[in-house]
Amino acid sequence: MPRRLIELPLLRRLKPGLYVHDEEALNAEPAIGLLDTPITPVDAFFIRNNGALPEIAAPEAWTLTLNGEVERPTTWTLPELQQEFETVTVTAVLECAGNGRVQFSPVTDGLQWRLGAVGCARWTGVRLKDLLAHAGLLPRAVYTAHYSPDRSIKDETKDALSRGLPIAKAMSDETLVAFAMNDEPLPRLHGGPLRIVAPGFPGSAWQKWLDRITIRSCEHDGEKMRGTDYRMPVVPMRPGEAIDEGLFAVLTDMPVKSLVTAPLESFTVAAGTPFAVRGFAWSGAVAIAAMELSSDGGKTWCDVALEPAEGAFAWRRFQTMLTIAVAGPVTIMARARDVEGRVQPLEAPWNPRGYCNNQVHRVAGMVH
Ligand SMILES: Nc1nc2c(c(=O)[nH]1)N[C@H]1C(S)=C(S)[C@@H](COP(=O)(O)O)O[C@H]1N2
Ligand SMILES: [Mo]
Repeated sequence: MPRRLIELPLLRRLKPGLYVHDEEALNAEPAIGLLDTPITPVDAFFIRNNGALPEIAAPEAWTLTLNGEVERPTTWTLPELQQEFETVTVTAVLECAGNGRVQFSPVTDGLQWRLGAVGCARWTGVRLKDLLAHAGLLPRAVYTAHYSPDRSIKDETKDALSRGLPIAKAMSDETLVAFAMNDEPLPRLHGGPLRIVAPGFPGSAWQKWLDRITIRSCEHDGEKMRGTDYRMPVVPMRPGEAIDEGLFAVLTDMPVKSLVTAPLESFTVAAGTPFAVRGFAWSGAVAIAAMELSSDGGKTWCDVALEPAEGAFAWRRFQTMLTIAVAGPVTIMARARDVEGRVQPLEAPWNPRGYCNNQVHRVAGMVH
């Protein structure tokens, strides 16, 4: 039996409002009502693990090695990283590519995430590009490969996950090797002592328990980088169609999306009485432009103002008051639009592994 970092009762104490999908690898997501703040508290933040949680005997002795296509391979301790490089904080959404998978029909393989595998936190660390500059990238460098001690549940000889970044993303200002989350030392459940923060990329690229970065001269082929893992068909696919892995590409972006955090599913309101509707909109590489709500099944949509965010990678708050005159069932629909004109669809394109479901968020309630 793989050993767990923490047992379930402790998880329930640390993160009381989370629904646990999987106890062996520990996968859990909050109820949507817990996501109602611009910064998601650690105790409400989802957890996603592909393998068994690693045992970390001496976090103070943690080291990070950078090698491969570099002039000067280097190993740092955590205090050395903190002393040698500038510390920066980036506020960014972390979302699992499988968030919302439960909404696909027909169902796909994978954890049936509802809508809570997302959160927005303040991540503090050093810029990955500063480490790369220090080590000196060789001209052949095109991709990073990230390694961690967590093991596959089925086969302990295998990494649970080893993903990487195109060198341009690794060299971007916002990409960090992070050691703090919301001004606390990075919690062990979220990859402490060190993790990658790759704002705008899917959560799978945010390697936890990072202890080695190897620079490569080709795309990384580590665990969960191949086949259909965290890869999407580059042309639309129909359910049941034969899979041609050659037509799949690594996910490096997240679609425009929004979440209504109030009111919640099955809400009740009085006819003619204003009630608050609020939530967040976000996307990957492309900025959010606008937010719209409908309360008549999508016949008409009204614009809702988006509040400024803490930087380009944080989610943006929207809030307004709605009044519904007539008693009866009502569904609030929410959709965001990005600056390139993409809008959340009524139904997201089906794909074999159920990634990137950004369909319009619907919240059903009753007007009395
Ligand atoms: N070492 C390691 N890093 C990992 C994973 C993992 O299984 N092992 N899962 C990834 C995935 S798929 C996601 S969505 C995020 C989740 O981060 P969180 O658990 O801090 O919310 O971590 C990523 N980093
Ligand atoms: Mo994920």
